[in-house]
Amino acid sequence: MNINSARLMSRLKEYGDIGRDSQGRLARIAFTDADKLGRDQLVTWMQAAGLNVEVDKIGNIHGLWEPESVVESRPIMMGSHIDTVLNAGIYDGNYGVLAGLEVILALQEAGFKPSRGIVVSAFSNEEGAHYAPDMMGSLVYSGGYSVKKALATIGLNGLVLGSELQRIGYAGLNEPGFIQPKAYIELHIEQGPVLENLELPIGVVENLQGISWQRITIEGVANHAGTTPMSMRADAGIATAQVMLHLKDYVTQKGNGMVSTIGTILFEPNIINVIPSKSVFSVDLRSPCESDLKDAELSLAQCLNEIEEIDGFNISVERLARFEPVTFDRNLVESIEKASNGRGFISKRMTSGAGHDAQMMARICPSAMIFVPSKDGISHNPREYTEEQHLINGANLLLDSIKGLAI
Ligand code: HGY
Ligand code: MN
Ligand code: MN
Repeated sequence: MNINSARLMSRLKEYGDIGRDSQGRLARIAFTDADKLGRDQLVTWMQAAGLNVEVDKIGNIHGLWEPESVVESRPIMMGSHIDTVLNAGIYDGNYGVLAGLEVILALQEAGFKPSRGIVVSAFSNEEGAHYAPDMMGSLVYSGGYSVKKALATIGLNGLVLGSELQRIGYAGLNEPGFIQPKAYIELHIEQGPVLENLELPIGVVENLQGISWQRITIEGVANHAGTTPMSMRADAGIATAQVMLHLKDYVTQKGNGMVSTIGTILFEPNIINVIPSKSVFSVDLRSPCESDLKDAELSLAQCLNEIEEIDGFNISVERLARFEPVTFDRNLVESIEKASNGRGFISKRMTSGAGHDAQMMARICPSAMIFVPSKDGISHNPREYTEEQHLINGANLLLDSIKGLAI
């Protein structure tokens, strides 16, 4: 039994054109009109497949297939996300959801009679691009974050998450967690260089690194760029540069897979001839080792303290997300590995550098992930690309894994 690869490929391409902005960038940022376009198309495809489509209170979309053959209570779930970063590639998240839908279609067309229901879900706001934390929809779904708190989140653009969800028509009625899956498998592009460098078709993800997101505000003093001697400045821009260099040196020296990123920064008043009075920036720290992550957070706090004390800045820190490293279900990992061997795909056990909805679903059921190679390891970039055969292999492996669990 195989998926219909032509259908999956054409849907992936079609979907990749939904939610592009005036500059042609894929921008299905969660809870925007572009996100709605993607949601609507997915619901249309789910309904055409005869699935029962349910939306929950944080806007997660669930397509349930529960034919008469179902005798077991807890369904098998596949899923990922359909929201994107700004100027995204077309595979991140979308591939896992569309391949999940394709798996259900292929099982239906092959006359497969599952003993368990099979669900494909698209979790809201996995990227956390405008509303932190990331993986929000699956975090709420798995009980790690309250619906109320999530709906009250104020986005980067000052909008309230709950009213945007209402506005786009996806404020569902189901309680998050209303489906308690027997198991959850997420198919995703690797978004890194490992599989391509090793020329392997499949990664079986056994763990996922810890994530720490913080928003840091450094307040200095605005002054004239031309008349103010360097010794008299409280330049929030220079202070930010000190933090950046501290993190680069610390993380490079620490090694052990740790990474740090300052992905957003805003200066005030942001005028060419005014010394910045304020800098607001994000720090994304990640490590597969919880104690290393804790040490890095401590080192950052000490660096900020020194800047505050010595140079007289006022510094505040807001916690945006904090997830410990997650280890996936050993039995599920082994069953995917076995299915991969069954297809003749050599696979490698991997750690995921990126966050995924599977790390949240692992809180409520045995969860695991399948990776396929990313060209040049590029992601969160329109150059993101995975060869067709790899995409088809991954979807067929998902098909076999799900079939094995739903027999
Ligand atoms: O942040 C992440 O790793 C994911 O792309 N949301
Ligand atoms: Mn993703
Ligand atoms: Mn992503």
